Amino acid sequence: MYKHFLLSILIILLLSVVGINAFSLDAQVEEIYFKIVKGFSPETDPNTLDADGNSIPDRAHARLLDRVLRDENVPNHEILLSIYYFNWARIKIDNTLGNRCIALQQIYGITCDELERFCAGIITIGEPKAIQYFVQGALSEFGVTIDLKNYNLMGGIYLRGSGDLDGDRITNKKEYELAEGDFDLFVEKAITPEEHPGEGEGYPQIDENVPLVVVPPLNLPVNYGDLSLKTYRDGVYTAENIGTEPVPLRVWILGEPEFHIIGDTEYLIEPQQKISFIVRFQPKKYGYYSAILVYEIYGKRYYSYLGGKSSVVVNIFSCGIFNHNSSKNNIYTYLPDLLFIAVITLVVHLYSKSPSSRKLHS
Ligand SMILES: [Ca+2]
Ligand SMILES: [Ca+2]
Repeated sequence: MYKHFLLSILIILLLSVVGINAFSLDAQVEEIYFKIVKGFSPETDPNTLDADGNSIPDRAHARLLDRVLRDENVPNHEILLSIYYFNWARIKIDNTLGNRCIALQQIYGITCDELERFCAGIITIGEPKAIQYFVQGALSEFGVTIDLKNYNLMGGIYLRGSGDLDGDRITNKKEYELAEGDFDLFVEKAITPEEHPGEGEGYPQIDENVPLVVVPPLNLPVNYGDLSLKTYRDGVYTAENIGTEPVPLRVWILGEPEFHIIGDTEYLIEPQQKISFIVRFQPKKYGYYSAILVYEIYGKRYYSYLGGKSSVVVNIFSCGIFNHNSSKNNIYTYLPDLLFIAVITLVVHLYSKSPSSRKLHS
């Protein structure tokens, strides 16, 4: 039987090499999702359930996947269909339920074929929490062991909440928000690039060769805002590995000491793991401050620009408690123009310096 499935993988690979379209597929993931919720958790509303916490109801997400696999006009249809076929073939190998498939069908009304198609869907969407919860959690309780190294998780770049299927720099999560709860409208928005995306939030993957998603996204200046002296504000930064291999990461700050990292600066991020650290801004004098947060992965560096300000005006009006406790989540705003120029000046300044100044940090 295994030979058969290996053969099917080979066929898919061959088809993609010679440039012949893979067959579109009606995977019916939404329908299966509905059955699974009804079967395992009948008290749950399938229309609002968001088990993976990505702010997109799981049913809407399943509908999107069905459309992607079925409709050859959807952006990235071919690659996602190949990934789905690959994962589907693999789950068929890993599914060791055998005779228990009959019990599954009798008790819950779900066939093993449906279970496999659903699993392939979850893994292809690539939302880490869903994979943990369903594939590694629920399935392992049935005695089915999945080694994610054998699967292709790269569909997540396009399909997960923080991914961008149509490449218009509006994440799928944001597309859902813009659709205001209308599932069909969400699907249309997620597959139709906006010509003038006014609310684009940047492409969150650090590099197409590095399966790391960092938030806030790189290359967008992060504004710590106005602070009074002797207070500080913390910004939370996360890096999540959406690939299948551990990724080494080192972070440090270039620039003014008013910005510093709290937490570890070296990590080995396991697949599906998310790490976080804090960059604290603590001004010592009045004025503008800027710095660069550097991410180093496999010897390559990526940058996030930070800015903040300490002023007399804010000292009068701001509340000390607010500044001490900081608003951790709301600093991802764009810098005002003046500050932005200051940041760029700093960048140019740092890179026109002799390499010895950079060695200090490497
Ligand atoms: Ca969800
Ligand atoms: Ca988009």
